[in-house]
Amino acid sequence: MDAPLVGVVMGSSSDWDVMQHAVAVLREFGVPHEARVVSAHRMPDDMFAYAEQARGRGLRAIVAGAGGAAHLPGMIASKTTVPVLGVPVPSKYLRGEDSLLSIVQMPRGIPVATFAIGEAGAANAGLYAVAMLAGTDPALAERLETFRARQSAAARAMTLPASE
Ligand code: RP5
Repeated sequence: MDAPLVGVVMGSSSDWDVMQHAVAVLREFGVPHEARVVSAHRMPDDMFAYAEQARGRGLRAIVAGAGGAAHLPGMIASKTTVPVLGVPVPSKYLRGEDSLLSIVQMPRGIPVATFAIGEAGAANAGLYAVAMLAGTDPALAERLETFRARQSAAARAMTLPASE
């Protein structure tokens, strides 16, 4: 297995149902990646170590998902200049609106690219990481074009129920 280019981290194994969609995209495109639980508040020292070592380990992007008071993406971003793509995971009581606002409202100076709440956000974070890497990888760029073309063809082939 090649050294990972994208790290997918999440605050809990309970985030996996959502975050697996980012991993599935990276797998589909053949992007070397890793997936780990790195909890900001339950293992802060591990989180800082992960962020501090990210660039040296060759990571080019970090997809970070968390729910509730979702400080993981922002805190990782505070300790590395590797781009962080934040995924708000749906929470039990506020359905992820808390996660979204926690991740998206970064103060100026430490950016986190924030995606949609839930599965679509996780998948799109994976696709965004692919697009970032495609900038220096023509074969990957070609696979992304093919993916888009397939998606367009599927939309063109959509039919609707006959109307009166
Ligand atoms: C956050 O708290 C995690 O990202 C997860 O979304 C949420 C709940 O975690 P568990 O109680 O399920 O471990 O840290």
